[in-house]
Amino acid sequence: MMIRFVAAVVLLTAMFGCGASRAPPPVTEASLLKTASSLKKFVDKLPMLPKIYGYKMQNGKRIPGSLTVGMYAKKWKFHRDLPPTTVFAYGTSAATATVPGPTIETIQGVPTTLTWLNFLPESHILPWDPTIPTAIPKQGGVPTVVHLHGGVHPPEYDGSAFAWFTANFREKGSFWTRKTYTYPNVQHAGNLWYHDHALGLTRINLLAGLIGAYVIRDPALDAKLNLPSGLEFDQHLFVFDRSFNKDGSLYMNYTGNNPIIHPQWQPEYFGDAIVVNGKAWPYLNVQRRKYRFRIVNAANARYFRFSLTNGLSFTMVGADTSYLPHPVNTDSILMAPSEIADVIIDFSATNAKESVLENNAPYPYPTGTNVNSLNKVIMKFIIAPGKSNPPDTSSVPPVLMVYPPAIAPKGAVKRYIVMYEYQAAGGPTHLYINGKRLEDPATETPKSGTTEVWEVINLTGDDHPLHLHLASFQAIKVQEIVDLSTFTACMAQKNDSLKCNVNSHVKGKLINIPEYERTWKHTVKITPGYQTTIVVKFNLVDNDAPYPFDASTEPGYVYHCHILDHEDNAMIRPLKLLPA
Ligand SMILES: *[C@@H]1O[C@H](CO)[C@@H](O)[C@H](O)[C@H]1NC(C)=O
Ligand SMILES: *[C@@H]1O[C@H](CO)[C@@H](O)[C@H](O)[C@H]1NC(C)=O
Ligand SMILES: CC(=O)N[C@H]1CO[C@H](CO)[C@@H](O)[C@@H]1O
Ligand SMILES: [Cu+2]
Repeated sequence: MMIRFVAAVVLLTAMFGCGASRAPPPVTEASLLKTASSLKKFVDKLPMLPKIYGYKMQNGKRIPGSLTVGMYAKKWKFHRDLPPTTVFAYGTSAATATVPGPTIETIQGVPTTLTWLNFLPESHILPWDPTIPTAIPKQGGVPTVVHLHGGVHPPEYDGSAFAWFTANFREKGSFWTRKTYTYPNVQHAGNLWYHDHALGLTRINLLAGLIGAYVIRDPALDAKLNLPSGLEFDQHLFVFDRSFNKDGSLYMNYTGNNPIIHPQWQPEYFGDAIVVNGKAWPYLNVQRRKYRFRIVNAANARYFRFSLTNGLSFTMVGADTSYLPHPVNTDSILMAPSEIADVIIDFSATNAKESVLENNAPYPYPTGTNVNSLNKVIMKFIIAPGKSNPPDTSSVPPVLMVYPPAIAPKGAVKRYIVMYEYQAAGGPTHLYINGKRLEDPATETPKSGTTEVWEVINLTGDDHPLHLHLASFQAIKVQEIVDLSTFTACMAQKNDSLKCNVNSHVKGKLINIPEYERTWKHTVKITPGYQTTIVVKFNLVDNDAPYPFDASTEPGYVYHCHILDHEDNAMIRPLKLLPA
């Protein structure tokens, strides 16, 4: 009895870090739901994210700049009526750190040097699982490493999952090489975001708050397009879901769905409360005019299908890091984790006094639970009476940006990528791509500067957001796999689509790719039971030029599912470019 008890304490200590041998708080789904339901909606004002600048002005010119951003544990008020929550937050100081962190503003072609510092405590605020591939420092501390999502930069600055470090760089992962990254900002202007990427801890480090926006601007293009601009009329909306304990602390389950295999890992995190820019169900006072919102789905696993009440709609101008060729009017936008929608909302198009941003995506998407009264609601816009003051002089031009089309050249390399979920009695145990692990040698080794075609097949029940580091890509065809069970059974044996006659199976229904996704993206949704054909560019997509740096150096890049619980266990593979 005694011996068993000691073993349990040792296991808990190993899992939750030193000093955290506390017992899991006594929570049930009902108690969490009660806490979320007790929070009145639309009582907190939407926070405007602070901005920091990755360039300097010198004699009217923008020149390279450098920034230092730390990660701090601090208290954060997610809601008027919720006690303060301990979070991990990015900021230039502990006092100014926020969830999400500061928006980093940069200029196309002007490099930004960033030193990311870890000031996090000895143990994590959330439970984690040592039985999945995880960064486990011998001396405690919280491993972190920052990835600039959508960034085109050399592998050394990519934030490899193995390049993690703890506070004061006391311990480092096997691929760690440097304290300071230089983002060249050579790609086209657009929306990016930064977030943690530490091995096996990505889901809990983001859940704790390590997320923030990054924008690359082209001032001449901004002037030409004349979209709504300035701090008030051009804002980010970081949307994510969180569950809270009664004492305000973030909730994550301490028990895995299949605890004999993984004591803590669960296949998807879904929170009861919806948070925008760090506040649960906030409101924003707006004028009766056009606004630009850069919406980021920063949830771990939740898809959102956004719509607006009172007859308002979206005019989408960009998806992920790229503009759309033309503005796309739409009543709803489906967004997987990590996708970015750059939208214009014209509040003068209604006489109503308010409009609520809503969601109706089942979770997990597409076949999970339907939304309830909590996660159906995102935030409220309260629209001022009368005309906008000053008058709205912004516009939405009919042509936004024309990049080279998504056409693969003759003889382009074709790759087959298959996503699997493995089950044991009790539920899912892990997810792999092509039956392989991150630690297995790279099989995707494109030549830098080339364009390839990837056929991606999802043999699981979920939709998976596929994210490639470095590359830009777009879906050109989504087609159903017929006689799926034969194909799946063959794949389980042979792990090889060609040996399983993939082409004789891909001949079912075609799914329309929404117009608002037809541009160069960094995450594409992969529909279950279908083959999604993507054209992948390993170059600068705005002019088809080769990367102005060596993309073939160590430690290479990765591609993975952006449902963070899947990425951590272990739907992630190396992406190793060969020299041009
Ligand atoms: C935590 O996970 C376990 C195992 O799947 C489950 O039985 C329990 O209900 C979960 N707890 C909550 C609060 O959801
Ligand atoms: C396919 O992949 C699974 C998981 O990695 C492995 O267990 C199996 O042996 C592989 N089969 C073949 C034929 O490679
Ligand atoms: C091969 C396979 O298991 N495909 C699944 C993909 O997802 C759909 C929808 O959830 C399932 O019906 C299929 O069985
Ligand atoms: Cu996934």
